[in-house]
Amino acid sequence: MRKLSFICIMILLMMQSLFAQEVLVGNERMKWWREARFGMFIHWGCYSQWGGTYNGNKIGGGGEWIMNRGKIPVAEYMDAAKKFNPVNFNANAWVKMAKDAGMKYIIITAKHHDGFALFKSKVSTWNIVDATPFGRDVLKELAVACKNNDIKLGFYYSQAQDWVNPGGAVKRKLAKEGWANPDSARIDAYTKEHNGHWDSLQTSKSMADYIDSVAVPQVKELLSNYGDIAVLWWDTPTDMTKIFAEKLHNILMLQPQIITNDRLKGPDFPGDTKTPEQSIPGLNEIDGKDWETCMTMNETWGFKSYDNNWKSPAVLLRNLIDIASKGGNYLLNVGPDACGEFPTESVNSLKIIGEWMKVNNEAIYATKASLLKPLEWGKCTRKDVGENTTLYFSVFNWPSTGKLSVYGITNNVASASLLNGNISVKTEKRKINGMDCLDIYVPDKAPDNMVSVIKVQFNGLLVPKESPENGKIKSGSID
Ligand code: FHN
Repeated sequence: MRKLSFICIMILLMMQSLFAQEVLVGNERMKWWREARFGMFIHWGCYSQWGGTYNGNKIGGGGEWIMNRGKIPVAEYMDAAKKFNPVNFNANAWVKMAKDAGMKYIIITAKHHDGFALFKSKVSTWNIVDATPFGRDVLKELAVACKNNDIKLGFYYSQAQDWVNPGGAVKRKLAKEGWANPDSARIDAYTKEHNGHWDSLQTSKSMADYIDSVAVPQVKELLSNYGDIAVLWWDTPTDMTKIFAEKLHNILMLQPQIITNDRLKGPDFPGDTKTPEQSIPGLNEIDGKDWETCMTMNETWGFKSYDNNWKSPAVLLRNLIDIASKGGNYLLNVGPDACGEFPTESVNSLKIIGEWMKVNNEAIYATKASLLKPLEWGKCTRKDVGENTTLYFSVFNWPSTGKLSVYGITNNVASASLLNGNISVKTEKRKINGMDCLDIYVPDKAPDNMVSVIKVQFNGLLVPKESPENGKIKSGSID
């Protein structure tokens, strides 16, 4: 009996240490990603040349969906690629724009739902090298530019939906989860509108054939021919079965350090990151899992010539800070045009954010959620350095009173300064109705015109009085 208990205890100890190892490997793998906080999403493909218009009609939805939403026949869509010649594409210029904005990684649509590969593929000629006069492997050039600029590169891959390679997903999973009160008429209309098949060429093979002859070998190509790939960003698990998902998941072994998201199939394949789309989770939705909000700068992922609903640089910057203050990453999208250029508005916003990041990036990179209660005047990120905590207060509304108050902190302040100019500011601790309050005295004029940051170093590790309640971040894939 004693021998049996001994064996059981040994097995338990071994399992524990194996588990600890796995967690450590996971943490090591995720380290760069958790420190990065800011990345660029790029939606680009031959859909960019349509710019959102087909036969003179403005087509609804994202520019990258034009083939489906316009129900463009496969042959016609493929024929148009013969004119796709983005001669102004310059991988170095793209990477430099991301880097200058303070972004640490780029995720590009290696293949979106129209099946068009931005890389030379041996398994389908529906790729930028074989199907267009441009004839260059965009991913090859980007991989070199990213490596030279120390930017991580990741690939978006639409594993299920494919409207050109035969056998892509038949129907869209319904977006019930994402909708507040979907009525069946709305669901039917949505399903009909987004259905993946409208041309007999699309059904000439089964989805199993498509997975084996296109998706699996293409993902192998992506993970074999472009050096270190930081992220595989699956999208839309429409019609995915466990077997399909396993086949694709197994290829990830080619890049043991790779990070993946949660859109391969569903809950059985959670990947490493959750992916809220076009929204920033509330504090009560954060559940300790890694997450990344992907978002457009206007209202489309792929280029649309007439989408002028641009978010201002200040809004984009505040989103980045808000996300960092909750421990997430911001994957901000650019939809280059048919010539291979970023829209002017995107270029401007990236430049403005980059200028802010040059001065204040310390408040973003390698920070964590502050765990403080929400502040009325801004957001807070945190770094634990050794035995001490540093908080970065990003002030969205500069006070006319010359004073900012923070509640619930008992630690003593070691130093406090404005990040811009490294100017010291005075602080004072007091109690209001028994509650700890830290007052930070600031100059009349904010040093930065969009958001100013005050760095406060505390003695000891800060134990917040309030921590976010457990909750769940909804993943955003709706297609
Ligand atoms: O259908 C796509 C859409 O075009 C875009 O690529 C986004 C980005 O997250 N993902 C899908 C919708 O969830």
